Amino acid sequence: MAELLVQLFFVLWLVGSCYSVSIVEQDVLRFGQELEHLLNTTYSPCQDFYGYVCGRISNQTLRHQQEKQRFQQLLRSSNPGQLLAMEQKLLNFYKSCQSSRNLDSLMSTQLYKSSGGWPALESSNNNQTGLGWLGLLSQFHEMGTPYFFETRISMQSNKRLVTLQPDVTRRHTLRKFEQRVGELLQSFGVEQSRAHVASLEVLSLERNRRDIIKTERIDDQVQFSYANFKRSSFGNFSMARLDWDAYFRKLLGGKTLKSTDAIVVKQLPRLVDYMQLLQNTSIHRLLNWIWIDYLIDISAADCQQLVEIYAGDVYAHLLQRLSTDRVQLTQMYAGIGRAYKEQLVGSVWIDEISEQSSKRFLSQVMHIMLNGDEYLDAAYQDLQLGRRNFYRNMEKLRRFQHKRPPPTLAALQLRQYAQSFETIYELLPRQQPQNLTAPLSYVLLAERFANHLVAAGSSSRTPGAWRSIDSDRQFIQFVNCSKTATNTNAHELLLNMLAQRLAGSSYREWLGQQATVNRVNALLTAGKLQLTLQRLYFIGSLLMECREGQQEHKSQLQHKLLRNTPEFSEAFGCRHGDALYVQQQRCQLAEHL
Ligand SMILES: *[C@@H]1O[C@H](CO)[C@@H](O)[C@H](O)[C@H]1NC(C)=O
Ligand SMILES: *[C@@H]1O[C@H](CO)[C@@H](O)[C@H](O)[C@H]1NC(C)=O
Ligand SMILES: *[C@@H]1O[C@H](CO)[C@@H](O)[C@H](O)[C@H]1NC(C)=O
Ligand SMILES: *[C@@H]1O[C@H](CO)[C@@H](O)[C@H](O)[C@H]1NC(C)=O
Ligand SMILES: *[C@@H]1O[C@H](CO)[C@@H](O)[C@H](O)[C@H]1NC(C)=O
Ligand SMILES: *[C@@H]1O[C@H](CO)[C@@H](O)[C@H](O)[C@H]1NC(C)=O
Ligand SMILES: CC(=O)N[C@H]1CO[C@H](CO)[C@@H](O)[C@@H]1O
Repeated sequence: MAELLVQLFFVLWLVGSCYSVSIVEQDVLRFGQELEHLLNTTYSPCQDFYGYVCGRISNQTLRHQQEKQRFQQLLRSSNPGQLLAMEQKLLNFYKSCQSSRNLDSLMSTQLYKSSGGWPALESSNNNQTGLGWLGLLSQFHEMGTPYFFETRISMQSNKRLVTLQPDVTRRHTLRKFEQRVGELLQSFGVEQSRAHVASLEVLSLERNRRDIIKTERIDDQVQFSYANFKRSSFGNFSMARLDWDAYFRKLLGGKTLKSTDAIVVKQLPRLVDYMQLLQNTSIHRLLNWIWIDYLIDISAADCQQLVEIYAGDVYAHLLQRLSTDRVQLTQMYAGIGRAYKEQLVGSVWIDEISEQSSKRFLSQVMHIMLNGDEYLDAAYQDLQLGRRNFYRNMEKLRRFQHKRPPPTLAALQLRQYAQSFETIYELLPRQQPQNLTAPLSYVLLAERFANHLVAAGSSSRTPGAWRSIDSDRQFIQFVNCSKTATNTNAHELLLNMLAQRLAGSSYREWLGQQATVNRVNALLTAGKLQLTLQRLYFIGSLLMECREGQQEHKSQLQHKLLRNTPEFSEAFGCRHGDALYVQQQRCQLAEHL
């Protein structure tokens, strides 16, 4: 730590006295300092680059306390006038979470009132809603919380197809659950003896529920017409006792099922077990269980987590636009787009269809960076979130997300790429807001972006679907040369190689235009890690991938890639005999038509 401070002072001294180092340069130097906490120097970069970059963080929890502060800082530094409506809504949600996650807010929600409330809170609650257990479940199912069973409704030709599937989730161990129930009741100020009774009731229901989950059931399914479903009985349990019409009316917003609509029940015996359990449970107990389960996660999470969980797409959108220098980042995208055009368009690897899809992706990402995503904004148009009532917001937001149509592939691709900014945010919580300037954008994002750009050239998620079938012959050669075990791995390697060429050449071009490269390199080299701008590129690109599972596989792939990259050996001074020294017979990619 002391050493670090000395170095920091040294750098600042250089900055203050000898040179005038720009904000951009400071950004790079700070990143260099940050890497001292992130890299594992037990590994030599030329022997095990994956270990060097990821050997310390892949198993480490990166989220710091500072992260929350940074989000607030980010929001504070944003100019509300520049936010799109959906971003403003997200901000409202966040603010409501910070200021009104309380009892009053909970008790004034629609859901609270219509369900009959949380009995543990109100000793005098004799409000019988008369819902019955199925009616009570419908209140929650409609909002997208599938207690006991999940109901999915779709259209098939001109009939509705309803699938009922028993829920088998256990988010916590029973012990943990018990502990959380205690904490929750306490945090809501439930008087101790009442809390004790409530938690015993809830635990016994939870135990029964888990017994039903534990029972092995074959994965069968049974199909009924709706009319037959309502009339049927299983063992001594008759469906006719339940008001299924009311249940579906709630889920369908007032519409009803036709008697010829189809009902498919998965794991019918388990569903019947649940029904017998629910039939035998008092509404009072069920309400206590359901409200506790509903509140347990949202009352413990911090506000930023809730934003991420329940409006992840808007969160990622906000993050990418607030935490970066938009103009510099857009210029980087354009630069990589040019490299794509020069190096890939007209090559055997892609055809015109791929090219069109990749181009569309590029222009969308650039547009989002400069102007925001109006499709996403439009998707959130009907959602109203105020600043005052957290639980009401929560209910609206969950219902809204539940009813949204599934995203298109193009939207998914954009969303996946946008998640890179969350990774940066986790990696560098100390980076100032709005300071992801050009060099850091290249270092952290260029390769990942290039990867998404190439892969976006297909309307399917099959690995390698972006590749033109005209390149089959070259691909067979590539597989042979790269000695990859499966075609999937070969496609991954090929994609990474192409992405690295696009991103690496853009970065080198950008470096070539900077007058200060030597000066910054001199400052970087003086640091403990002896970095250079060239080294930063390889480190940063891999750093972004460290946390995403399958470490053995990732490391093999990365090392194969680096053995095909002369610039890597050059940047790190790898020598003949080093494991990652550039191989003699490199796999050729530059096959033009
Ligand atoms: C670096 O890696 C070595 C070998 O896996 C490990 O023992 C060590 O704990 C790591 N160092 C840090 C600081 O994580
Ligand atoms: C990291 O975690 C994974 C699984 O969680 C484990 O298999 C692996 O051995 C761990 N690696 C180190 C270096 O601790
Ligand atoms: C009973 O329900 C009504 C409306 O549903 C509500 O205004 C009232 O506060 C409830 N009383 C209690 C004790 O919960
Ligand atoms: C239905 O049968 C189960 C055993 O299969 C029994 O435990 C339960 O009490 C019965 N319920 C009714 C209402 O008869
Ligand atoms: C029904 O509930 C009672 C009291 O809670 C319990 O004793 C009984 O075993 C339950 N029966 C079934 C079938 O779950
Ligand atoms: C695979 O590569 C080896 C050289 O590494 C070559 O001798 C062989 O002919 C190649 N096979 C095919 C099918 O291209
Ligand atoms: C250390 C540093 O570069 N800070 C800058 C980050 O960005 C903000 C806003 O653009 C500047 O005000 C800081 O000086």
